[in-house]
Amino acid sequence: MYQEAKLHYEQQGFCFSPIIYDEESIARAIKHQDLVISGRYETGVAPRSPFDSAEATRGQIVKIDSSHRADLTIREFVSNSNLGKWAAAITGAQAVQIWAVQLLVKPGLGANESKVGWHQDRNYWGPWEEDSELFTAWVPLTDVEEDCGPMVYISGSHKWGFLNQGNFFDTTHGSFQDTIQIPDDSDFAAIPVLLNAGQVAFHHKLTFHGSHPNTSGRPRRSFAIHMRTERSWPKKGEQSVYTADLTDHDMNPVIYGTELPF
Ligand SMILES: O=C(O)CCC(=O)C(=O)O
Repeated sequence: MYQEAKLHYEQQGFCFSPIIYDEESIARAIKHQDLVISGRYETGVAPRSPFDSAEATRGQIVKIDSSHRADLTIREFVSNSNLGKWAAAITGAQAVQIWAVQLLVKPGLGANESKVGWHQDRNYWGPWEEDSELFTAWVPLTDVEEDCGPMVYISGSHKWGFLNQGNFFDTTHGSFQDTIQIPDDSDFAAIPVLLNAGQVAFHHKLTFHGSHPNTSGRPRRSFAIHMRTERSWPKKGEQSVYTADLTDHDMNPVIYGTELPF
């Protein structure tokens, strides 16, 4: 099972796990997402980007950076040891550490504001040395069907290199797709990420992805958990919230193995 997923990850730049979270822990995580969204922080520490209802546009995706700093239930959820085993198995790593977590709720109102533009995560991960092994585990807390605005991966795009194009906040998928420079022998093959709650989608830092509006009438809830392996190095002398406190394992849980360079 791991072997097949590892091969898929290497060849296509993404892969999926079976369900690894039970219904009870998912229900708890949903409740705690709502606590953090409403500004109730059980640790007393605010997330890096709290939700501001006064600023938010109706229908836009709720995106809160590092809610696991604010909430112990969320911290426990993202630190799940099965998640660590999967992350290690698909990368062949000795150690896996979480260094950021996005809480994501895409409202089911069908609003264009809830789209996520095509991007490579590497675009936002400048504080890491270029050859660092970095990736994301995206965990849905609700079933994701076609009408829920699923994430869409561009198969094999992790082999195109860092193109420095795209924008998470850009919602004009079509035009970007038409203008993006991709290698001559490649296709823009879009694969929707249709999952049950509690499965995990893993993607490489260079895999292009985005997502469409959620027209289902139900919120699409997830965490995007950003991880690194022992083959990753923060840039020396660069100040960044992402790499500032990697030795603090409460805020940056090591979910597999122990040995990591700092
Ligand atoms: O949830 C989405 O639609 C996009 C998430 C994303 O961009 C990511 O996990 O890197």
